[in-house]
Amino acid sequence: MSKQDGSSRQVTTGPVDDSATPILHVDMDAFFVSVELLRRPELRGKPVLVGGTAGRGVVSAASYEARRYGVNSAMPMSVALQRCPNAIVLRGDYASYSRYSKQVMKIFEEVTPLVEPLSIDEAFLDVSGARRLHGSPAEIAWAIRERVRSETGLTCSIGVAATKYVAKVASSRAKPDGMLVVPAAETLAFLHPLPVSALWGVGRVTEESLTRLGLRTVGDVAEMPADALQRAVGPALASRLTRLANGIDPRDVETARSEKSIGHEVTFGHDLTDPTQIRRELLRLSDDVAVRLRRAGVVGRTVVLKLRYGDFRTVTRSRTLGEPTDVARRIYDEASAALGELVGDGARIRLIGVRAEQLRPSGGGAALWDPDEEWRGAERAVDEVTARFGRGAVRPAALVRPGEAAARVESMRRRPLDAAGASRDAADAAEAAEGRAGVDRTQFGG
Ligand code: TTP
Ligand code: MG
Ligand code: MG
Repeated sequence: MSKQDGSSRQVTTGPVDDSATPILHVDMDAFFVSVELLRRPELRGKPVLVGGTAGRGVVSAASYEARRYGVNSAMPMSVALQRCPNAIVLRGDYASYSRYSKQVMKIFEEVTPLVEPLSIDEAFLDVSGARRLHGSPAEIAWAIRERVRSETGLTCSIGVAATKYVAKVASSRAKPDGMLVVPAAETLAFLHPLPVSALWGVGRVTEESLTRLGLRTVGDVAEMPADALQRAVGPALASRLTRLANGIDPRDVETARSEKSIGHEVTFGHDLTDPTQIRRELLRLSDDVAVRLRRAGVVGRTVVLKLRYGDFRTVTRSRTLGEPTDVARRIYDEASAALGELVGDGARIRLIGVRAEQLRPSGGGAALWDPDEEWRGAERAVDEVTARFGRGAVRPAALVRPGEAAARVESMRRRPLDAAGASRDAADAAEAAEGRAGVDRTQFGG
């Protein structure tokens, strides 16, 4: 599409309406070259290429300075050096690119578990559920750029939009080192002047077909009657292009399901045999998982129970819900049913794990009837008390031993309401006093 040398850069500088733009596309700037420049700062500002020099070597990455000479990724190195004879060519060091890639992906995952990596240097993020904790989408994008810069020394560009497609186009317009928010109401005004090559799925051949029809811009495609477009590029592509050109892109940010989960597990110092005690642990784990789901602004569709028996045999059972949830009570019910299927009387349990999978942003698909509504309300209220007084101040009733509850209420009453820190100490102490010695609790997933 437009020249990728930063000459048509478009960035957001002032306040904008980001209320309906939860999708971020983050892409590192001149990634391989930028990593090399961390070690060779004297090359900053110069035309630098990473790629193969032998025979048919191609350019992997080009600095923005080199791009002004018409050099781009995937171009034969021989052509690149004709266009830019002064270019400094470095051989790649894939291991270090991969390390930096992991480091930036980790930063994204600390904002939301809804991260879809697209390649080594870019990802989509859905921050719908992150607003309460991290701010608006534009604020989140700003913070991510700051963190990436301060923790890696690299720059990235971010597009913020209502859909994946528009976010991706926006990040490329913002390059290098910029952020572009496309308010939902301005989506068409942003898309329509772009050249047809900006449409996803339009390569050289399709571009030529569209040009023959007299279509130059995305706006031209949006206005083209469906049958004429279908004759030119076939029905499947035609309908996709029409939708994209009209700003319609219903694809969700997709995480790699198997590794995207939120879970907790606990290994006991002594095998558990008492069913009441086992269920109490299950409830506690379900509560931990639900709290983390709500904090991350996501709901899970599958609940997985993991058990390790005294003889180290390990089994898992997963149950898929009709509606995804972030409610401890629902997670506990499912885990508990799975437990019933697995465990007979007298089983010796060494480890219990509970995990939610198939995560997606909460509050998305507004069900007509929410079976968990009451529980959710109650548990959110607990989240708020927890935020003020610390974890342990309020727990599901079955977790609180008789006597302990009274002592805790008394200790909270004696403290002024604004002394959240002091109360947290008290709560932590109470938790420690629950006698959980010999227990190894771990978090996993995220
Ligand atoms: P890109 O994000 O496409 O490009 P970039 O990061 O170099 O520059 P930009 O600022 O425009 O995003 O690709 C990321 C890295 O992937 C790139 O630095 C090198 C590698 N890559 C190749 O090895 N071959 C290729 O053909 C392309 C396009 C990229
Ligand atoms: Mg890049
Ligand atoms: Mg990229």
